[in-house]
Amino acid sequence: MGMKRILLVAPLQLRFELTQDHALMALPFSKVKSFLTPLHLATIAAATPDEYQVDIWDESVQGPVEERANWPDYHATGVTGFTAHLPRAKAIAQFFRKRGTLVAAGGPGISSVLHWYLNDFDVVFIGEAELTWPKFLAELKVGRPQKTYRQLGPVSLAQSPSPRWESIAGQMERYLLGGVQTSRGCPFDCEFCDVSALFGQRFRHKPVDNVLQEVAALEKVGVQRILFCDDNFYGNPSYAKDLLRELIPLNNSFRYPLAFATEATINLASDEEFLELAADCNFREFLVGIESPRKESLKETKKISNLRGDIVSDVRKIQSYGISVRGSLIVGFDNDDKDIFEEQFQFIKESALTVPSIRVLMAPEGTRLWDRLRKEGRLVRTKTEGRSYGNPGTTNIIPKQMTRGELHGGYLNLCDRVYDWENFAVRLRDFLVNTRRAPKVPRQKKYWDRWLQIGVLLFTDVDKRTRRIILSIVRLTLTRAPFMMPRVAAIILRQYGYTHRPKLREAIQRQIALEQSGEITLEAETGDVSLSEGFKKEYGRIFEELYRKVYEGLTEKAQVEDVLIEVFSGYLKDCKPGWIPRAGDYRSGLLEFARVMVAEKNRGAKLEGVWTPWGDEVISKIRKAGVADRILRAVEQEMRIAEARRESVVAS
Ligand code: B12
Ligand code: SF4
Repeated sequence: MGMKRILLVAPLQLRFELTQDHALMALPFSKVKSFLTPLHLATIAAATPDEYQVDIWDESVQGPVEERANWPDYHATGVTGFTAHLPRAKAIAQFFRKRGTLVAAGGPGISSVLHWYLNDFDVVFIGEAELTWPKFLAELKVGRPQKTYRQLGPVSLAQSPSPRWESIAGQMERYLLGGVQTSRGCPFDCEFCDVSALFGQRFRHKPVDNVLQEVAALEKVGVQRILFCDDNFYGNPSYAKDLLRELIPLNNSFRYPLAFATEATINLASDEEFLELAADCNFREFLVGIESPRKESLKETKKISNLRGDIVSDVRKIQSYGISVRGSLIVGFDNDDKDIFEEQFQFIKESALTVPSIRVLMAPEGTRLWDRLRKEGRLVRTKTEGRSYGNPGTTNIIPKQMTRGELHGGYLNLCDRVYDWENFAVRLRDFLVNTRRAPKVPRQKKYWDRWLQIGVLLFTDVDKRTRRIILSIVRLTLTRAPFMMPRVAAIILRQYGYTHRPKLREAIQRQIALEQSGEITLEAETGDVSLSEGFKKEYGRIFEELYRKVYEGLTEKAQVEDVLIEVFSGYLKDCKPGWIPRAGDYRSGLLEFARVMVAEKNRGAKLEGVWTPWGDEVISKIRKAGVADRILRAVEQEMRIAEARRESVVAS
């Protein structure tokens, strides 16, 4: 008998035709089919015991699973995805379940909105899965897999195995970027972002040697550009610099040094040592969440990293090292009125953000923004999207100082002006003139394929005016900063992608028209439960006492957090009607619940029976680790799942 096989699938990107990447990938000579190598799946493959053979299937590159005729028999299939991928993940699950294969789902999507997909997968993974995936396989082997595996605390990144790329090593040229992750977590907590809910505010990083090994492994299979897939590459400055110091000699030892990009917060601009190291490491781009030039909007959304200092001069500083800033900007905050569009336009010009990524504010489920707007009655279920996916297109919020039509229309108009070729050229020239320091990189790869594509565009796809603009940019680059040629090629192509998004425009215009004509009525998003403020307050008061009781009583200390989730959610589910406890009942009710639960877990042992010292040390440890917060989030998720089950019972 051969080895047991496991299949890991990355679903097709939903509504890919709306994105700028779509136009780029359709260009002649483009081998690229996907933005990033499937780092999640390669990590799960690496966490799989050697007794299994693991195959990776990335639909963006290899095609929809239905199109392949002869699938071998798999022991289990795993599907990944952002929230936006889940409808497709569900279809993939149906396909393999029909064939009798067990299907598991994991990733940030299912971790945030599991309650929408309760019966669509056989097994689900909430959170990071380096430890839970092998546990599941061991339990599957003896025929007793659980339905849900939840990783509560953060996984130490020293324990995260180096991704295994073997199964797709032959496909690398079809990816724009190879993925390596150096850290998880972000010390900030912006209102619209669920990074801290998913990965925690405590910043964790991988040992430098592991990162170097992962970079070298990708170079070996032909990858030329790497994206560090961190929430905030500059989350721990001294670690980031230690890493770069070691990465420079490794990179320079390659035949062609690799090019790097990453996501990071703007405060890195004040660290010249970091900037120099990054430039000499051949960093070409930082993706920076700038969000808004308006201080009140930044304050509103708790974008603290952007409140100090002057963003325009920070961006300029980064650019002076030849590193481009891919600014991400948002319109539609509560503090944004109709003047915001002009203000953003002027800001983009002043800071010479060559091809910024501009979006209308979205409230993805799992974020504090979602909670707030839902309570304020300002969340809608958009008919075109079904649910709030965070995908390009229309938003799920009702803005405060504009109508939805004004917000969507203002956004389209802003995009027209920003991605106008002449306006783009002004900014790109400005960036080139502002570049002062050439990186110390021994050899730069030329990327003739990109120039070939630009050549084709010049003669087939752009008008005379645009052709003149592109040629003048090339001339300026050659005279002012020739080392910038590969970067400029990438920037021109990206600009082209942004000017070729007709489907996105259509989708937004259609939505505006439907809403204005009254053909669709917007439904308020009311569904999913969130815990009452009253409960949250009591929770804060009682948490430590309850933690202590459970910790002291439980024989198996490793189960404390799981048991606490069961205690809180079990207690709430018992409170009828509507899961709202009567004031004054919390403490006694919860303690009683805990007593019974602990006794059950200890299989009969009494709560008072086992005594473990409880000192300040334990208290400060759980406070520092944010244990109360993560348990509260898990309790909330449990309640949403229970509510979804209740609804489906009522419906059937
Ligand atoms: C790199 C990155 C990008 C890149 C590349 C994206 C791509 N195409 O792959 C760029 C910059 C293009 C990007 C864009 C967007 N991104 Co992004 N991105 C990331 C980032 C920083 C790293 C992703 C990564 O590779 N992680 C490393 C792997 C190892 O982690 P992982 O995927 O979470 O996998 C672990 C677990 O989740 C689990 N797991 C995952 N899959 C599976 C499968 C199975 C079977 C199992 C058992 C376990 C499992 O195990 C893994 C190991 O622990 C994450 C944040 C983060 N820290 O992960 C955001 C993140 C994934 N992005 C996010 C979003 C929302 C977007 C955008 C939609 C933003 C926007 N509105 O435009 C776009 C959409 C782009 C698209 N459609 O592809 C969200 C997703 C939230 C959600 N609930 O779905 C995240 C989590 C950040 C955030 N909170 O805002 N992104
Ligand atoms: S700084 Fe970026 S990753 Fe961190 S919370 Fe804000 S948006 Fe999310």
